[in-house]
Amino acid sequence: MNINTLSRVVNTHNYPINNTQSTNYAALISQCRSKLGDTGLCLLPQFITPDALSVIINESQQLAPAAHHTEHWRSSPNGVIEADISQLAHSTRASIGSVAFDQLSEESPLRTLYQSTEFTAFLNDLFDGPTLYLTADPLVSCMLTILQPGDELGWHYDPNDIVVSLAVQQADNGGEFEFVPNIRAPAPNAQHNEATTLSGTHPGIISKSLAPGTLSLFNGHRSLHRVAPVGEGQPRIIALFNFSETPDYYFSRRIQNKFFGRHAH
Ligand SMILES: O=C(O)CCC(=O)C(=O)O
Repeated sequence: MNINTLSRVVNTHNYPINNTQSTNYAALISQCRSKLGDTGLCLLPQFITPDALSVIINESQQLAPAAHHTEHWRSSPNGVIEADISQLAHSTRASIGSVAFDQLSEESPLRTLYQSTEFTAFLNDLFDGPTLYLTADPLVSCMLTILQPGDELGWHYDPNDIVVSLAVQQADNGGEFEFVPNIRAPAPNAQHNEATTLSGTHPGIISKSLAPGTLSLFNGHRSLHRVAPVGEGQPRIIALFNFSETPDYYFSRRIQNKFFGRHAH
């Protein structure tokens, strides 16, 4: 199926991102901003039309075996990355497979969505802060993340405050998205919050299993978060949409190599 118009990809009846002057659009923005303000997370179920979702799932399943696998450790949730720290008490592990933007077909609905001006404008209406632009990066712009059995994305904060992703496939076991809203705080509260989160004893841990087709908007800079280890069965797949604060941005070769084992500029 050739899906190349936004209204065939996005469920514009529920999410009228192509009609920014409508009262429904204003209501959508207001609801999303309020959810983001309350917990740092806004979930938009059935954001993608059933036809487009089925194309996205098929393409992702076909590409999954071609994912580049990487494993690395962060020495603390604040994200310092070192190679030899896997034995430290507060290290967290990231073990993931990644499929690059240039591996998606030209007709992929993910491309249509990522490259639509309406989608970027929608995100800019939701998030405070600098204007977001599409990146020009041929690998990182819009990528698939595949977590096979044994994979996980350990507890971390993000350097930037905006994570935009689409749930494509749930794992049969594990793979929940877990976070503690807005716990980044001045020391010593931060250390306390981080230690209790890593040990699983923080009372505020929220755990979500996201249905395919759900768009997830998340403030990852202030909320410690992870993807729980994936167990046996089918992998967990998401599409990750990356934006930048300047137009025509390319990620560094270091980032490209880290996720894809190759660079493209
Ligand atoms: O895979 C996910 O659902 C979350 C991804 C994430 O935590 C990140 O990109 O920082």
